[in-house]
Amino acid sequence: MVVKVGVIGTGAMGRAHIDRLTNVLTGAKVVAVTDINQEAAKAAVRDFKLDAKVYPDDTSLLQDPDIDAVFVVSFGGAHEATVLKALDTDKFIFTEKPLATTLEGAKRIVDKEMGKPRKVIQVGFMRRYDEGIHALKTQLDSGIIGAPLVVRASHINPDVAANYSNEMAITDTLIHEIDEMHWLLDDDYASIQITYPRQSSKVNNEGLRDPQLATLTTKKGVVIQVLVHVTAQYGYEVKLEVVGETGELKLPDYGFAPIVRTQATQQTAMETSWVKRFLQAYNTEVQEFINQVAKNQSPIGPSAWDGYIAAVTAEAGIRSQKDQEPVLINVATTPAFYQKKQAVKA
Ligand code: NAI
Ligand code: NAD
Ligand code: ISE
Repeated sequence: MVVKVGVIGTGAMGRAHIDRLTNVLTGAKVVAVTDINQEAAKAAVRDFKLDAKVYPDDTSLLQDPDIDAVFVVSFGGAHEATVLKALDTDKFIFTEKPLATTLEGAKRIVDKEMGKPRKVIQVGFMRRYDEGIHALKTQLDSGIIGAPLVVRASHINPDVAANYSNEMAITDTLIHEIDEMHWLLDDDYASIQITYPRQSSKVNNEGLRDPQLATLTTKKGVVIQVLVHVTAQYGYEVKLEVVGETGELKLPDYGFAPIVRTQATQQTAMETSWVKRFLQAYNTEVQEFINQVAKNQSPIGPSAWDGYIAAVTAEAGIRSQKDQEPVLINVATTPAFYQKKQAVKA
């Protein structure tokens, strides 16, 4: 079966997903698109030579009975409304992160999904699918460095769009580490604190503090420090180091370019955005989602509950941004609905 996909939001990431669904992966066909900017939707059809309808909005696209799965790739603040509408249909839903930008919004989504016979949502937390991060987790789980004690991480972007707000440092950027770390450590969060180092003169966005330091603690006592620096100018990279009882694990620098030695210098080109840095991870997560839909089975990747845990933690992070004090986190026990790895419709 070829999975028929509708894409809602045809900006940078929507186009990247259309490209992989059309030209890289197998088993899917983009048959419909929409964007509040209709020109962007038409351009996607034209540029990727799609045989696809352009709908005026998400509501009309969601009414198309020929669509098996939708990709929600609009601006983060628009995800909740579209996902809630999509849950009224029988379509599978791949939504980019964040699931919702508020705790209440994420709760509305999980409550509604739990009213369905099975899970239908996957959230685009692609870090879990990155080969390097996956290999690091495999080593950690093997016990090679004993129990994890401290994690140091960095999330570096060269710059951000004009609409990027201070809260988005948490809901749009740190949200990746929020999801990654509880999965990596198999542990729950106890608190989060955001502190503001000296402000960078490179910030152009009103109200944005950059860089920011997030300190998360877990129920087992691990301390995680994440540097979020989104106007870093020099390139795009993520760094990760886990300190354990008997050793350390470090994600190697991501390398696609040769090391050039010349004129008494040594240089390596760096990535400048998420597009190529996480290409393998995006391809793997989306192929897995498509394969599940083709079998008419629930997604097995990050669930709406993972999106909810991230939203609870992000909301605490936003509260900490106000006075830079630690905020306690208490996530409810995972409902039985989300403990099932995969449920097949009867
Ligand atoms: P973008 O600003 O390039 O594109 C967003 C598009 O959505 C725009 O064309 C806009 O007109 C459209 N849009 C906004 N509200 C809409 C609505 N209600 N209905 C239909 N279309 C709507 O942004 P970008 O970079 O493509 O990000 C889109 C999503 O992808 C965000 O949720 C972002 O968090 C996520 N993303 C995820 C990445 C990852 O590493 N997993 C990387 C980059 C983006
Ligand atoms: P696992 O290591 O047991 O399974 C590996 C899975 O990861 C396979 O489906 C494989 O296709 C995929 N994968 C992704 N990147 C890979 C890579 N680079 N190399 C090899 N395999 C790769 O992991 P798991 O714990 O069964 O997790 C499977 C998926 O389900 C993950 O995305 C995980 O986050 C998710 N999951 C979610 C929950 C939840 O509570 N929502 C629970 C368990 C697993
Ligand atoms: C963007 O939306 C992403 O998800 C990228 O992975 C992240 O690095 C960036 O900070 C976000 O704005």
